[in-house]
Amino acid sequence: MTGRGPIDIGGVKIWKAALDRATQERLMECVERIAEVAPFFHPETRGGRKMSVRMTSAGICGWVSDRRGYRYERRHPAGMPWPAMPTPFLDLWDRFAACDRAPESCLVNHYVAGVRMGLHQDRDEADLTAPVLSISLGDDALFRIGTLRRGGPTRSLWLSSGDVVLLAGEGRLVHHGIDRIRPGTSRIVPWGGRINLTMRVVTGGDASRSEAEAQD
Ligand SMILES: O=C(O)CCC(=O)C(=O)O
Repeated sequence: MTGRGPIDIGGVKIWKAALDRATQERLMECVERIAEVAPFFHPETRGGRKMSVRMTSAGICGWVSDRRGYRYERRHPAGMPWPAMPTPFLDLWDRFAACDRAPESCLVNHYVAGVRMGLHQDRDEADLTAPVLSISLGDDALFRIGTLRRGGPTRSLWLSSGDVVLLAGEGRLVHHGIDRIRPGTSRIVPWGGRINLTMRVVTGGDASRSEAEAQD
């Protein structure tokens, strides 16, 4: 179903060229609809610095950052609820994540030339055993994969449009980041650059499952 098996780097699984062009275009249409309802914004760090990456979200909650720190919120910083998680996103979760809980949040990152994301762990979620599924659309990006330890050795590989990355099991808390994109390598994103979709289960309990299902 997913073609060739994944590459495994330190527990992080990468399926190269997993999504065909039609699927990528369908996902991109969903991103455009999300951005119409919940526009991209540049989050601020706790220190008041604007992040270079632009973000928005879909699902019952979205990841935000400002002077109060990183967290998930039920509303966009401008006050509107996040758009519902699109069905094509849920289909990918079912296909790759091997998780009996539905994703509650999809972070949508937009990278252009010069934008990067530093090495970090995804640990703002209540259940750190639930997987994180990441989809690349648009320009190539240099993905850096470290270890569970901050400051450990790293390896890099280029992610292209249609590649799928899963952080699960021993790879769930591996440090990772984006060093740079290669502008103009894809025409999938109408505004240019790269879109990354990251789906996550955010809450810890059963209550969240019924909330996520109530969105369907
Ligand atoms: O853009 C990517 O491929 C990685 C995104 C990421 O690490 C994150 O949003 O936490």
